[in-house]
Amino acid sequence: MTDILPNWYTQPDRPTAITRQGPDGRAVRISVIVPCRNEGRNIRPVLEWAAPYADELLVVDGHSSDDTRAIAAEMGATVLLDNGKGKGDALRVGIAHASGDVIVFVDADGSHDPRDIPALVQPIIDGAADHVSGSRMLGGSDELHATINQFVRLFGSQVITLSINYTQGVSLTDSQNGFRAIRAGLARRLSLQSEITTIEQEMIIKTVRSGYRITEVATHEYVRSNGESNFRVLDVWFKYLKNWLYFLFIWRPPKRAAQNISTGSQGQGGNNTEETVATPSSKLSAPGEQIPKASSR
Ligand SMILES: Nc1nc2c(ncn2[C@@H]2O[C@H](COP(=O)(O)OP(=O)(O)O)[C@@H](O)[C@H]2O)c(=O)[nH]1
Ligand SMILES: [Mg+2]
Repeated sequence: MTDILPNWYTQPDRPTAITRQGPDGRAVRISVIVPCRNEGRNIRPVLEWAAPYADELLVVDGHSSDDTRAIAAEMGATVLLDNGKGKGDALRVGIAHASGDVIVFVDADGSHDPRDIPALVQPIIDGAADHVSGSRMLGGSDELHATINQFVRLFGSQVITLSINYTQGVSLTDSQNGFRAIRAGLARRLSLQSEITTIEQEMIIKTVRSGYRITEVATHEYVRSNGESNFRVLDVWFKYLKNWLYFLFIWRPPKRAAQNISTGSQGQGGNNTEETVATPSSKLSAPGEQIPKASSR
């Protein structure tokens, strides 16, 4: 019997730069979308470190009353305004405006390390995935269960993740992370509806239920640099419950999602990379299978 080597032994190094060329040789453009509200104390280093990976840097502001928008403009980002409804609304505004082939979402509060962007986007560029979610369960988080609030969030998030796994035959570890990359054409095709942070689970559930390939890479979540989270469990738990049950059990993917369709990016730089539809067995690459876990930084 041949011995099996540990996963990490045969994994390629975690990418630190983006190879912006798909298997078909076409150039791939990256749009980085940063939702923010009153992040003037946090956004500068995030944009500074995300910019080198971005062909387009979009900051979607939630009508901040501080200098967030001025800083973003000074850092060279295109600044958009959301409709004042929440983070989900902001992401939808960003998606509608993005001209790249691959979209990356990065929070503005310093909780995501932009150096993880290459690991998130490369599987999509290489044609191995349509949607790549950062996983705090694989990469760790500074804020999982130090307080009751964090514990409740983690518990709710894990129940939702488990329910997705058991009903859809995948093996995700995190369904609520805001740090993710997705083909731009797929992001538009999912017709996202969430106004608040439920957009993260909506994106994942719709991706999986439509048969697209989702995978995870380890990303560490840091404590936000300054200020406080906008998330209040008591205010949003019912919206989470409704959104989760609706998209997991009632919503049906549109028929067209079951065919091979091109990304059809809007605006300039549209790349015609095919969005392949996964067979059930290839829906999810097991964590650590195609993608290396977080290497030491
Ligand atoms: N544009 C916009 N961004 C928001 C809104 N609410 C939160 N954000 C941003 O979304 C990201 C995550 O929000 P945060 O408050 O840190 O929530 P948490 O990470 O879930 O605890 C941060 O970059 C926020 O500034 C909003 O209503 N509009
Ligand atoms: Mg945060």
